[in-house]
Amino acid sequence: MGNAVTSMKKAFDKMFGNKEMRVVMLGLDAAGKTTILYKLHIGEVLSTVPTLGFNVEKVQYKNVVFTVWDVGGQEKLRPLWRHYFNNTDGLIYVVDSLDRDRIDRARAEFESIINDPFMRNSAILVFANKQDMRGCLTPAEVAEGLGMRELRARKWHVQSAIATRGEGLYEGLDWLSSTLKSMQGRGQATSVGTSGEKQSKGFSLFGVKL
Ligand SMILES: Nc1nc2c(ncn2[C@@H]2O[C@H](COP(=O)(O)OP(=O)(O)O)[C@@H](O)[C@H]2O)c(=O)[nH]1
Ligand SMILES: [Mg+2]
Repeated sequence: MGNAVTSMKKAFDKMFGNKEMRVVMLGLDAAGKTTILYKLHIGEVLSTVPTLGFNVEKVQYKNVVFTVWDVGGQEKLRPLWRHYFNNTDGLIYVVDSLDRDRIDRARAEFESIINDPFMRNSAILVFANKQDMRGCLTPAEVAEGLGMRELRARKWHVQSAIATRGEGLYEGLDWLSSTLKSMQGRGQATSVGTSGEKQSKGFSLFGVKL
């Protein structure tokens, strides 16, 4: 266990370097986000329910901050998410590939997220999760279901994953980190923010520390 954790951390060091990065991981409830967060073994997952009323999980590994929550809940919460979108370099969208009934819902949420002005430059990694389940959508069908082929001028990738076994997670993050690195290497912005500063040091909204 110790060694596995050490090698994952080494992989992270290599993948993300030492530039500050913000990654937001979203998806409908039960898609597998919390499972992924724990399987990455990158640190203590802090879970908070701000007075804003939605549960936010956060984990920081050195320069990389992951923020995670469920989308598709109450409509009135949606404007509050935007405070977490600020300065996001990478969006990870997790899909339960077995949940054929909600793929349209997943798409509607996905579209509204990626079309947010704060997300305009973010690279998009989709985990087509639960690939161990018989009858699930293939990664290509998930891409189709989310309408990804229509995405122009965006960096995106769909990664097959089985979060419970940790399969596909590092492959996906490897794509994300190398894509962000090469975008930044070309001088391309990977995030949009209201201030030049990243907010890993903390951010408050209505007096609530997020
Ligand atoms: N079969 C299978 N179940 C999974 C997989 N990933 C997550 N789950 C299960 O799906 C359920 C919801 O996962 P969770 O991580 O809580 O989803 P979240 O709501 O997106 O955070 C849990 O029972 C997980 O064990 C997977 O790859 N395969
Ligand atoms: Mg969860």
